[in-house]
Amino acid sequence: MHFSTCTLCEAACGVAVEVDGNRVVSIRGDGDDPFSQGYICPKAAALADLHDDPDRLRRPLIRVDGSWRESSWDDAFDRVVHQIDRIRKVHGPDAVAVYQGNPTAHNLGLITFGQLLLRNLGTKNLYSASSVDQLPHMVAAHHMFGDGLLMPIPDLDRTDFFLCIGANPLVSNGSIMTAPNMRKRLHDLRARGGRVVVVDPRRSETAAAADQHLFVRPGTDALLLLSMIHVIFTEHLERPGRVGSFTAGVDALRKAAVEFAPEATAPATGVPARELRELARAFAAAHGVAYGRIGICTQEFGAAASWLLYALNLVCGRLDEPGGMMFTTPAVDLEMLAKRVGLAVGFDRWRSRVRGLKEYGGELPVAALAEEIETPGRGQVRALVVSAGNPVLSTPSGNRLDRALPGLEFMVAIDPYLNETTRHAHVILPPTSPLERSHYDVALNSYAVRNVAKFSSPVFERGPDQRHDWEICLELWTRLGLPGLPLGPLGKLAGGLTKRALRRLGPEGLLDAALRLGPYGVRRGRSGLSLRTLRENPHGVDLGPLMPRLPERLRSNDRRIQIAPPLFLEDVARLRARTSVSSPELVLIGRRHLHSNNSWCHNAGRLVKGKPRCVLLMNRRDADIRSIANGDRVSLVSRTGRIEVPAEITEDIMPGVVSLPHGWGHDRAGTRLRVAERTAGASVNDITDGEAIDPVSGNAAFSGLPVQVERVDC
Ligand SMILES: Nc1nc2c(c(=O)[nH]1)N[C@H]1C(S)=C(S)[C@@H](COP(=O)(O)OP(=O)(O)OC[C@H]3O[C@@H](n4cnc5c(=O)[nH]c(N)nc54)[C@H](O)[C@@H]3O)O[C@H]1N2
Ligand SMILES: Nc1nc2c(c(=O)[nH]1)N[C@H]1C(S)=C(S)[C@@H](COP(=O)(O)OP(=O)(O)OC[C@H]3O[C@@H](n4cnc5c(=O)[nH]c(N)nc54)[C@H](O)[C@@H]3O)O[C@H]1N2
Ligand code: SF4
Ligand SMILES: [Mo]
Repeated sequence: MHFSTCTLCEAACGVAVEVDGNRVVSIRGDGDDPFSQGYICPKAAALADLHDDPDRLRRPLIRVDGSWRESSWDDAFDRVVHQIDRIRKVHGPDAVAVYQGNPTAHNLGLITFGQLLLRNLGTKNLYSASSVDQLPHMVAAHHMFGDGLLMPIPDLDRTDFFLCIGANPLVSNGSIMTAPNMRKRLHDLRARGGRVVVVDPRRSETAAAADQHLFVRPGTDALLLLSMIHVIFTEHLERPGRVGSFTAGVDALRKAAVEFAPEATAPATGVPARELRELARAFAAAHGVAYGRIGICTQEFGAAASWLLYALNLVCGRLDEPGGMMFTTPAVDLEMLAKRVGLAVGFDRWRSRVRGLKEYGGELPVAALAEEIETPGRGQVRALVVSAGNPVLSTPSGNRLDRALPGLEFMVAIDPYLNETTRHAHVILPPTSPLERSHYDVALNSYAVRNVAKFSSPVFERGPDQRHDWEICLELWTRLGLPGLPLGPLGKLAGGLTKRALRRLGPEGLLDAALRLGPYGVRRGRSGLSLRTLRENPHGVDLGPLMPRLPERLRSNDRRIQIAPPLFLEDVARLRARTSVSSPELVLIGRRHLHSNNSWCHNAGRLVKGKPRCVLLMNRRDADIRSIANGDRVSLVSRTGRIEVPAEITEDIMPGVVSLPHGWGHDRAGTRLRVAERTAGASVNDITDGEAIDPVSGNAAFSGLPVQVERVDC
């Protein structure tokens, strides 16, 4: 029996894997994992399917004259290095763009050696899935707490009021809130007398299990939150408490909220003023927490909503308090390490060439990628390195990117599949599967509802002709002769590390050093965490509940929280204007399904069997007006595209709103996903709009996209 961790979503469940030789016999929940306590969801079993998948690439692929052939690693590396080097020399480093996808966050090798390669390409055209995801949270945390990594999370197990806005943790299993077994945690919350309230344009699975659900018009959460803050100030319910003593800007926030009474925002949000007033009072009276995720991020007011969410918690005394929004004390403290080595994270230090979108943390919003490839001139993107991402299916106007990629001089993908994006590459470098590599959740442990640490050894040793992600990245970094990280005082030391030394260290050596330097580390003979102690505890170790961390953990120069940063106050004018905009007849939102994982697990047979899932949810009223019956095929048309999908009629979605999941559309020519292509569905990002962004953060605004829906007569 091997004990490991599921890397598919943020819950990071412990798994017990039974093997027979090179074959997985079973994958079960690890009952001895102190955090997940035996819980897994149906996706865990897919780890075996992914490992065994005959479509998963085991050797590099090279595209020559339009057809793919397998190659040696050496030949594949040579080609990549030759082309990237040439393009950098002729056109400069910005001509090589990088896109990093979501699985990066679940992969120790990519978090360490991946960044060594990809960030040291020195390009301003650095993109990632962050800007179709949590970027608004990061921009809010950056301006309020001094660092984008300081995103507070709900202290779920001790709260007595969970206000959940634009998240569906019963299906997603939680995000920026690592908490395995959400169903049990929410059940326990209610069993101890607590309340769960969900604000969502759809009566989601989480809403159905909650005490109360409020429908909200997509994209209007910032108005709703500002109205709650208005009620709290006008009814003198604010009590920022201890944290208030080092918070600046409360008066500015109070002033900003004056004109946003619930009565003023109700026509836009669709939430009756009386209900919102009651909600604000109940929240202020409880020891609760307000939490928001994808639904409040991927919309036109993503940054404003994230800011107001944190601000609401703060004015109610729920920031940095047990049962409220708290900061973790992770064993590997990325933010502390970054500071120690002198890595400065900035905002708006440069802008994208074509549209002038702002940089954050060295990255530009991915909504700009297609135009940066298409638009000629100095600084045009001519090559692309995609690592663990599928932007053709996952970024707005994915169809435009799909058309732009063939225009590149060179593209390389570090990815185990020949999919909708990687089919445009010239070289694909496939890494080992999650069961073949060691694992530690550097990123997710930083956002877990308990402080935990767990290291897993590989279940299977990799074959001699396979490469881990980190080995691929280290090899390319060496062959390209790239510099080391800008490591400040530690720079000299690291700069002196040869490839051989780095190879010997590997991600595990770096992890060991980070654990020792971390808050629980081995120090001066005192026992503490190191890689060795984690190896001795293969189920993981519990490091206790979240602890108050402020003001010490703040990274702002004056060690104060800015509750009303100027960047956000400036956005209030746009919020004011939004109160008088009439809503389009129909707008689109997304959703997730327990058996899916963004775009890339649809080749696992057991996860796609059953009813089709790429189905448009539509309210009966909207369906009747258009003579659409359950199961009818409908066209979904936006400013940028048209797709066809079946419709499902339901009362569980707000009138005027339709919902379609992302990550489908596996019928494009030239992929090698034999299972996925049989349940292809359509890609919602063929109709989302790269021009629709939250202007403050640059994040994609998927929610609230105006669409037309019509029955398609076959
Ligand atoms: N319309 C709409 N679009 C969305 C969203 C939405 O809600 N609505 N959600 C957005 C969100 S939150 C996210 S995070 C993004 C995800 O966007 P992406 O990260 O671009 O897409 P994924 O579907 O996660 O694709 C992951 C890719 O990584 C590969 N991969 C898997 N494991 C590994 C590994 O260990 N190493 C390497 N090298 N590759 C690996 C897979 O084969 C796949 O090609 O999608 C976003 N897109
Ligand atoms: N099974 C499964 N789990 C996953 C993933 C997956 O693809 N499948 N993806 C993982 C990833 S990458 C992420 S980032 C997380 C995301 O985790 P969550 O944020 O929990 O994601 P969703 O399930 O998409 O929930 C978003 C909710 O927001 C609602 N919503 C949409 N627009 C709005 C709006 O304007 N306002 C409000 N208030 N609500 C709105 C939607 O109806 C939906 O119920 O999930 C992770 N977990
Ligand atoms: S909840 Fe997430 S981490 Fe847990 S088993 Fe399911 S996919 Fe894996
Ligand atoms: Mo995500």
